[in-house]
Amino acid sequence: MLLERIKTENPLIHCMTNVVVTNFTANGLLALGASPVMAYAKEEAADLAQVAGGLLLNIGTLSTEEVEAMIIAGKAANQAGVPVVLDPVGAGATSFRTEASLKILKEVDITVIRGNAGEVASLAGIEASVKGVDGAMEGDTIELAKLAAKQFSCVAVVTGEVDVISDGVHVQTVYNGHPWLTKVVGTGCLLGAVVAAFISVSKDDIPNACRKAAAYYGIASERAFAETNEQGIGSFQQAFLNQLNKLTDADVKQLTRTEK
Ligand code: ATP
Ligand code: TZP
Ligand code: MG
Ligand code: MG
Repeated sequence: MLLERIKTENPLIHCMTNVVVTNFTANGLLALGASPVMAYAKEEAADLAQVAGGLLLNIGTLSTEEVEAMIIAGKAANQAGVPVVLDPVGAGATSFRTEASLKILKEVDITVIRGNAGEVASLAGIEASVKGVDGAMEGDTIELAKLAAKQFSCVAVVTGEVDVISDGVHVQTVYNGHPWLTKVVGTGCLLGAVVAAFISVSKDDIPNACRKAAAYYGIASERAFAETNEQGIGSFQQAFLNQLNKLTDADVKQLTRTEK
């Protein structure tokens, strides 16, 4: 009943995210029933993070100052028991991004890493190819998710055609989704914010909350594609937001595909 809980509790999600996806992320969180706030200044990062339901650290358009503010916010969230999601956008593409992600992981107790296979592999020290913000990895994403979760003592959500969720021991897979999600910028980034909202209302079972978030998100894309197949990806983006708003827990339960 996590969607219902989000709609009732309306958790505040503090997003320190990139300039490309700010508006889309705020609208996606509102559609879901959460309450977004985007705030970056180091002077207020701790104050906001500690009263939030969840904190998102997304390094998409990082600077040294922003990473410092993220660490301040992350530490305040940790002290207050607020879950923290890290999206290591483009890790592996430059050493600045890889090092910044590893620094955040070292200084902040991250609850969930959400990234594509290339990004997560780069952090775990596995060979991967990351071009800009698009990452790919040959091989086994199940083992990758397990390894990353163990290495960073968190839950790993490795997304792509199949989403893989692991706490380092157990693995869950979600097959919902549509390739058009890769034609709209920020869909990975918004998923990180959606994960933050789901785990904020289900702190005692983070892996299951991540699985439900990934399934909900994928189902919304499948329904949006069915509605806008003829029109194209601009209409798909709008229909996707509509579906994020419309879907219920019962829909998600019925339509979740955890096997091929
Ligand atoms: P990238 O930077 O490579 O675009 P990302 O950070 O945007 O990665 P994705 O891995 O694209 O993140 O995941 C975003 C969403 O798109 C997830 O819900 C995922 O399940 C979905 N998705 C990605 N690729 C596909 C695909 N080929 N088929 C179906 N769904 C997909
Ligand atoms: N450049 C820097 S951040 C960003 C781009 C294009 C957005 C990446 O969004 P996503 O969700 O990882 O595709
Ligand atoms: Mg994408
Ligand atoms: Mg991304």
